Amino acid sequence: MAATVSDFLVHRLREWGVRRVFGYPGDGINGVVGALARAADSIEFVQARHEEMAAFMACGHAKFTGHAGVCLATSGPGAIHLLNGLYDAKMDRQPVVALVGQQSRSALGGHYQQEVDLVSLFKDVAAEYVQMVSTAAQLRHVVDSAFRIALSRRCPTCVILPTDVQELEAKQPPRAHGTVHSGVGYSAPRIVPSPQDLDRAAEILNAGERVAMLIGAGALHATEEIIKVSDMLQAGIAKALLGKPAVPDALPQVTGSIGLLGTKPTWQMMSECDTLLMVGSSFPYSEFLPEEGQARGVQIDLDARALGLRYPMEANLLGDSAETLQLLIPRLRSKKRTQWRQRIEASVAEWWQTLEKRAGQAASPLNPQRVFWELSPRLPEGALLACDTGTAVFWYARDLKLRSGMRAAHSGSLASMGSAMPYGIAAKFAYPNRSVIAMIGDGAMQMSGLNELITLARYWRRWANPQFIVLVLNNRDLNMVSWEQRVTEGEPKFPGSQDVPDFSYAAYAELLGFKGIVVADPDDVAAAWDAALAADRPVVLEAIVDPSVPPLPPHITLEQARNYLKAILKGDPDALRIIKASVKEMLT
Ligand SMILES: Cc1ncc(C[n+]2csc(CCOP(=O)(O)OP(=O)(O)O)c2C)c(N)n1
Ligand SMILES: [Mg+2]
Repeated sequence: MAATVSDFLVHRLREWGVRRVFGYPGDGINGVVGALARAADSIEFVQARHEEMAAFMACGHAKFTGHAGVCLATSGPGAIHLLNGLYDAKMDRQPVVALVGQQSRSALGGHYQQEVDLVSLFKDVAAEYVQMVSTAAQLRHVVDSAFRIALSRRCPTCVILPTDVQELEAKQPPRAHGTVHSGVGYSAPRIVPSPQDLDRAAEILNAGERVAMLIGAGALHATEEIIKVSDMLQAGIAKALLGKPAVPDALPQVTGSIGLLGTKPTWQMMSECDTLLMVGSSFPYSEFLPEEGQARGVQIDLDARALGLRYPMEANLLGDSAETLQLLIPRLRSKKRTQWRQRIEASVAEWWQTLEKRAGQAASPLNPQRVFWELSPRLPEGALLACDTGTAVFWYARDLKLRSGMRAAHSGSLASMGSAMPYGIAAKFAYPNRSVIAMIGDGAMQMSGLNELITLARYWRRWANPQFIVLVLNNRDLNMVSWEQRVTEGEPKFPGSQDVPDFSYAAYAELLGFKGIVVADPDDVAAAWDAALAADRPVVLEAIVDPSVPPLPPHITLEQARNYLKAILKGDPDALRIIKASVKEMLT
């Protein structure tokens, strides 16, 4: 039997299949850290630079592997730092268990140093389960519930451990009234809709003449089924950001991304379809979906809360996407090649040409689209991608051609900056043989990415395949927001809030023992990627890109155009450059 409560906790983590804890220590959690040290040959402790990064790593672990991620922090400030990464897990529905220290039971309520009301602090983010362990025999069932709830409800949960409880002698609950006797293990159920609902959905889909599909993160494991259904229904497939890896981008019926960072073929398909089949997506912006009344809707989602939420659907199917589609397929009639599908394919083919032209447009010094365009054919097999929040996400969503077997993570619903480095590190720990490519803006690098490069420097030699490329878009600007200020607010860029100090990311990489590459000339981009992909160590590829290339939405409303003009007339400091670049983009 394990010696202390902390030893038993670590033992139980092992029983739940945990091999790795992402965290940062402190005296509030020293008991657990001591137990992790004693169990170092069976559980790995990965030390981040900041607790928020540890929480993003745990969430990234869940996003890439499907297993629960575990993060650890000390009481007070360490606990508070975890929050943003845990909200990422909550909003993108990922199983994460947070282990957090607390002051000694005898001090609680005494305005003690680092005493924060942690149950209240985590009440919203870990709404499904947050519990403080206050006696040894309670630990077992609290840990078991934290894992089972995180896995089954796909959410973060939180276990709070006072320092003195961490050091108590481990104790199993006695067979007595007032005790709980829990066990380990969770196996996902098979969730499928009723035959009547499937029939109803099939009837709607079979009646449709112009079917559009929209898929999201819930479709990631349903690649074959999605493609098969799109062929049977002669539908096009649009992808919400988190669903991008679900089907290869090169398929002729894949219209690509949707929303502000969407494509023209997706916009056209959504404006003209008569039937919408939405699979595993909570894409939030209804104005990019068909108008109400225009299309009949069928939705498949594993979470009832998502059903019928974005569009008034006629059939709401609660179920796993792959299983539900498998049951739907025998009910669908295969359509012969339709004009609708031909039109979608033609529009997709034309759009790829537009993107190629846009990527080839001159910019000062470098057009960011070129950087992503050149990466597509070079993406290593099975690459694991992590994309930060910023303009990178536009070019990632539109220009990058993912192939089958690749995986990607992004902070979708929270859209937080600073997630790509920790996601990439977690991906590499989980799959040390696969290549990782992280795509990050200079603002996000300075927010937290530079520090996580130090984490990378510490660990990369452990990995069988050292390939870890960090693409930094150095535009000296918080560019995405500068554009939002112009287009949605009609405000000119405010340099005081938007300018990012210049920094040599490549030189810093060299300082850390990585390879640093700077690229500023469009003709050097291909060679820069080749050099980065040939390196025997992690690489920072610093692209000096032009902040005046506009990440245009797929469809510009009159109001957006008016705001844009207003911003320029109000004296945007980059007025001339952005006008020139916008005209070029629109001409393509
Ligand atoms: C934690 C956090 N703070 C602020 C924002 C708002 N925000 C979204 S994108 C962005 C700019 C990102 O700048 P950078 O990383 O340089 O990328 P760029 O858009 O310039 O390519 C900001 C400030 C956010 N999403 N997350
Ligand atoms: Mg920037």
